[in-house]
Amino acid sequence: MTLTDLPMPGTATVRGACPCDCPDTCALEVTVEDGVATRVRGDRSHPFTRGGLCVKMNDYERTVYSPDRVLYPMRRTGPKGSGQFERISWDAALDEIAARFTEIAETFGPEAIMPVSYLGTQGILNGLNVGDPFFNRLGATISERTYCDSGSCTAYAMTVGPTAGVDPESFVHARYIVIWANNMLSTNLHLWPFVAEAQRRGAKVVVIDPVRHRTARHADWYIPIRPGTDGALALAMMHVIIGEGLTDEDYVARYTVGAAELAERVRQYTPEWASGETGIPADDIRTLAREYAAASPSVIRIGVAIERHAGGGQTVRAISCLPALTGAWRRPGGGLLQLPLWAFPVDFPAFLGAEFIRPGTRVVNQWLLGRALTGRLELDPPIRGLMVYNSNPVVVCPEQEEMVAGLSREDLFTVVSEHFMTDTADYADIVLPATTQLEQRDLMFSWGHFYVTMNTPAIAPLGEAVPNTELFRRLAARMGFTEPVFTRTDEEMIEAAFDWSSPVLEGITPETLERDGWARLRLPGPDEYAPHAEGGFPTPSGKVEFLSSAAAGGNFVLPLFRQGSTEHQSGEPVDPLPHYVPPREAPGTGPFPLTLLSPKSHAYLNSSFADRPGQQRVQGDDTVVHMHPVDAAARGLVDGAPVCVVNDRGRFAARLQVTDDVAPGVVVSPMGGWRKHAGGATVNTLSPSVFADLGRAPTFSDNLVEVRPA
Ligand SMILES: Nc1nc2c(c(=O)[nH]1)N[C@H]1C(S)=C(S)[C@@H](COP(=O)(O)OP(=O)(O)OC[C@H]3O[C@@H](n4cnc5c(=O)[nH]c(N)nc54)[C@H](O)[C@@H]3O)O[C@H]1N2
Ligand SMILES: Nc1nc2c(c(=O)[nH]1)N[C@H]1C(S)=C(S)[C@@H](COP(=O)(O)OP(=O)(O)OC[C@H]3O[C@@H](n4cnc5c(=O)[nH]c(N)nc54)[C@H](O)[C@@H]3O)O[C@H]1N2
Ligand SMILES: [Mo]
Repeated sequence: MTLTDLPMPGTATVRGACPCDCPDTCALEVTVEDGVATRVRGDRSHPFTRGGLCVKMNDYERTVYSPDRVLYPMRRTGPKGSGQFERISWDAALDEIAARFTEIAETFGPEAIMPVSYLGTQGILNGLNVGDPFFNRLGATISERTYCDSGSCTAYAMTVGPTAGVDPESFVHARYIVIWANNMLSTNLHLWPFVAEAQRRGAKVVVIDPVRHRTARHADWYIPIRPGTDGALALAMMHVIIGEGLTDEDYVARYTVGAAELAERVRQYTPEWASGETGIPADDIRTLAREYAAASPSVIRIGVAIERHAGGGQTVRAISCLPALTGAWRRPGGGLLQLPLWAFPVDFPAFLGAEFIRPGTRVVNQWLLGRALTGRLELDPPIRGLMVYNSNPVVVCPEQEEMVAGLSREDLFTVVSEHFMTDTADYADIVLPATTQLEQRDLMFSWGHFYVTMNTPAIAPLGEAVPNTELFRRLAARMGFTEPVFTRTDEEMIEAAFDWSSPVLEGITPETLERDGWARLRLPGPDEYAPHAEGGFPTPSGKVEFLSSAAAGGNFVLPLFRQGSTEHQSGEPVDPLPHYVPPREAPGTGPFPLTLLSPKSHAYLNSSFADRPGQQRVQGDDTVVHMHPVDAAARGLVDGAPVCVVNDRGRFAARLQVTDDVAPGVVVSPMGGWRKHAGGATVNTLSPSVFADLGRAPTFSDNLVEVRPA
């Protein structure tokens, strides 16, 4: 990017794209006056996001120009965690990083260095894979990233293949909408108007969730469920649908594999049995199954949270079978919405640098980072160098106390690239300034709609901030890496980002996107799009695989979620039929009888924005835990009481909110708040670093705790 690309004097409107890790990827319009961004608003002409921005983004210019921004490279001057730093030059920072990484690699081997990153921005250029070629070339430990949807995607791909699924805009045609483990009005806001429109046209909206959240309050039927038992519900629905002959026999015969085996399998999963698991009356399970099967088309929206317990993968396997059994896929607005990201022809291999990976390079899952840093996870060589970008692991990873202990190690050299001094940045040796979306160029896919969006830089970088792409160009140059991938410009990366010759991009070029801001993929419109009306599933058989051939090949992690690899990484074989995996530990008994959920905060984006005063005012600036009146009474706790939430991994302080919006036996404390604001530990202190059954998904909903007076 050069300054001459930028609108300078006068007033201009620049088209952008929200960078947030959210399904909605809103199209932005940035007003720039004399080089200063004065207003950020949504593009009203965008058919999906329609001009409305959420509470996180509707004053984004304040975040960009916040006096708290990190604008210059800094070196630590005080003890780790103290947040004491001095400004240094980019040259000094790059010299020090190159010298320390080289020394670590020569002394202990390059695997002693580990990158840590996730989705601070989800731009194709600056997001998930931006550092992968650099670290693969260096020979660093491969950092496996399975925070989000990896178990769900694995299960979905095993069953229906990596299909975009239902067009979210065609939800208006649905007659029956099941919102399953998704607080849409907080986390997928722009899908809601399509649901509401369907509801106005007579559709029934069902919400299945242990929490009666703001979305559930708009449902026609709210079904509370015990966390981690959704698999039992889905299997029992199949028991009813198959047992009562409510299947679309023609669809099943033509477009599915393993129907007879599935029927045999689900015979055992009666509504009475599922009622015992889920806490839902058996008659309600029957009613749900019958209504779902009778309505046409019916659609299921699953949230990411559905995967976060021991049996999360099998839950998604079971749910993915439902629309094929009833033939819901036949019509626009029928089927399943999981992750429409698969519709975009992203050329991931062009961004992974997988060609640099030396055979046998070790893989460490970021979910185990705390343990990897303290040595509880034995690693040879131990991690000596860490580079964090696009992530705030202190807040978003489990076993937070372990993480902090690990990051405090004096023999660990840590680099953090950030917008703000997060709880993680406080432990850095070197902090580097990163640009925000208004200061950088990027190209965005979406995991919530079918539009490509171009983000054109609106203003010059503030201070000495650089885009992640530029950061890794600079680091590569310092390390002497000269392969072409390390000198590509942002414009060349945009050329490489998609297979521009793909039919879904016909007539769409970087130039048209820069002009228009966004474009719908060249797919049939939402009134016609029924991708699986006649099968055509991207599975090995081309059909919905009730009996999954991929499962036999092993429990895999899709390449997208792994750093640097274009291969599925396979593990142990998996039962090819969907089955029930109960929560790891049974709540209700033992020293920790309550299940703790830590869903997203309405006003924060994971831990981003949790330091912004405007967003704090909306969210409320103290840590809360919600509890049912019965559980509160049993503990002699009253609304507003200061409490301590504990388990054998640690404790955090919170204010109690007594509410019958949560089911008995469940407590809820939203994630995202920072330690430095909470004055100590936050909710992930209590989360386990145990994986779910598929795709190495995290299990923070499978988390038993007790709540005590402070
Ligand atoms: N405002 C806001 N929006 C966001 C984000 C944010 O941090 N803030 N984060 C973005 C990201 S990265 C993601 S992954 C998405 C996630 O968005 P969602 O998919 O909505 O995920 P969560 O908010 O974690 O949880 C949604 C609901 O799942 C419920 N739940 C938890 N466990 C279970 C269970 O076992 N069964 C059932 N049926 N329900 C359960 C919770 O009670 C919660 O109400 O949101 C994105 N959008
Ligand atoms: N208990 C619990 N834990 C969870 C979850 C949960 O629901 N409950 N959700 C999980 C999920 S689904 C997800 S996706 C993860 C999210 O985990 P992360 O992706 O780590 O999300 P954030 O906390 O938003 O941290 C992103 C950081 O990147 C920085 N950043 C933003 N843009 C840029 C940039 O362009 N360059 C650089 N260098 N930095 C940038 C931001 O300032 C921010 O500090 O958390 C997971 N952790
Ligand atoms: Mo996520």
